[in-house]
Amino acid sequence: MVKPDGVQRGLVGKIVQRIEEKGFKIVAMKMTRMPVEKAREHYAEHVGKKFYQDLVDFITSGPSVSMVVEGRGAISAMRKMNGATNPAEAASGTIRGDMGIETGRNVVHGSDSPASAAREIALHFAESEILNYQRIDEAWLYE
Ligand code: IDP
Ligand code: MG
Repeated sequence: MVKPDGVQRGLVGKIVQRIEEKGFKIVAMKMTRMPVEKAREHYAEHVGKKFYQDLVDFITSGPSVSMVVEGRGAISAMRKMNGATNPAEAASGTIRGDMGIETGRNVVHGSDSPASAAREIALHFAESEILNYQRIDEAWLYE
């Protein structure tokens, strides 16, 4: 997901480009302003933490872009491409390392496990919004 700071700062195209260049397939994508109830559910694991309310306020503050990204090892690779949670510690070459400064404005979200990916995809997309198609370069991406 490109968070509201990424949308406001005009970074959606660059982030989508990194995903496409990697070779991963975007099989669903939409811009929404996340309703508060959905944001609470999305970040349920952080209930009770001191940054929780700020996080919910921030993520619902404007449009964000949600995507379903498919490809071998996509979940862990996307986390690596996003970089460490705190952009100050994120490596150069990562989205957060290259595009962000502070933890509370770290530009992107990525699911952290197959279980979270399944939960988050179901939260943000209807099954009919997830497309099944082939990229013409697939034969050149996988051995
Ligand atoms: P992640 O996004 O790298 O998975 P999490 O620890 O799951 O990081 O935290 C979710 C989000 O909550 C972070 O991306 C960041 O936006 C926000 N967050 C986490 N820790 C802090 C903090 O200490 N201060 C402010 N915001 C935080
Ligand atoms: Mg997380």
